[in-house]
Amino acid sequence: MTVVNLSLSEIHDLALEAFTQNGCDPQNAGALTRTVVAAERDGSHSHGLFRVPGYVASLRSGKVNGAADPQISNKSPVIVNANGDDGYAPLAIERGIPALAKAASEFGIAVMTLTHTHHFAALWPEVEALAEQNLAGMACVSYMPNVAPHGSNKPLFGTNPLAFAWPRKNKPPFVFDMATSAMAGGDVAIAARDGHSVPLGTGLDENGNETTDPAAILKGVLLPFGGHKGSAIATMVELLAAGATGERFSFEAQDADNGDGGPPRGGEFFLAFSPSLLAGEGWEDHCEKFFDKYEAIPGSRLPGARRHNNRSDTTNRAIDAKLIATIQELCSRPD
Ligand code: NDP
Ligand code: PYC
Repeated sequence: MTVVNLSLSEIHDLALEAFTQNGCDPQNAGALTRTVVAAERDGSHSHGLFRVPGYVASLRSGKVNGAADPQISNKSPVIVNANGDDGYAPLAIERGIPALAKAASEFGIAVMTLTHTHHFAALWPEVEALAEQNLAGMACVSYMPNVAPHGSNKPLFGTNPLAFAWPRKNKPPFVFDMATSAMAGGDVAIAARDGHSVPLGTGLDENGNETTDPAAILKGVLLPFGGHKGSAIATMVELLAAGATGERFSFEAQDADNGDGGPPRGGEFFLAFSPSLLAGEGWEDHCEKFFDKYEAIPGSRLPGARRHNNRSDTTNRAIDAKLIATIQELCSRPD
């Protein structure tokens, strides 16, 4: 693969131009660009510039509203709804998080349902934003079926990521953010693009046979991580992201989708709570004892540590030259 080294500022300008030239207003383009730049900065390669062609496809097809004006309301003092006006998720999340954080800080715990949005990004930015308010945060989102329930070869779940953040004293938060499939769909697509194989157990080909060929898995089906346990967690994500928000299950999202290659309409579920109100004084020092024990174990590292290390690297990022050319082409609007 030929790469071009781009600064974060060049990545910002490229993404912003692609979104602006394809129907996003400044607020939506700005929020989307922030998720792309954050992903490239932290090394979340499958959810940065790689996603721009998909974002643009759904703007061009008219499926996603590039001028969405998300509205935030309270269903109760501890239930916030962010209605995304059929736009991409980042602007609705940016507008909803302050209301969710306020409710959780005041009452100890609160939930936010995100509806009428299209989610195509990593989830860690939203839970990290809660940890910045000294709250623990959890978020999950469904997609379109490409993951089979344990024991089967028929897709029902999306890759259904689940993210969790825990605030720490004078340190970056503890954060995990993981697809509930054995591998995120984006990483399987990148492996296929780059001609790499994937571990056995990632997915099945269209005949239901195990394979290490990512292209065969993209025609077949992904498997949940961890067998029956991951399958149960993927089911929970469907129930939280669709059942609890009133939005679409992955299978319903696919039925309603226009197949333009971008993300379907769906929901996201957020839970935020205050460790300070729940556990009381001394909670941070108590948790640091646990993290100290964890990090003292040879061979271990905390989830999120790789990204936070990448974040302090100010050098240019190596980006696939073909991807850059594709995005540059998308910056010229079709007639
Ligand atoms: P990974 O498997 O790369 O990582 C999952 C988590 O495990 C991360 O928090 C990671 O931390 C941590 N981790 C990885 N390796 C280790 C290790 N050796 N020791 C300790 N912790 C480790 O993520 P996925 O491929 O499952 O997901 C990638 C992204 O795809 C996520 O951001 C997810 O939100 C996104 N996604 C989005 C979807 C959507 O519908 N919007 C659908 C599916 C996925 P670290 O990052 O520091 O390595
Ligand atoms: O990587 O599986 C994935 C994914 C789906 C939607 C956004 N990312």
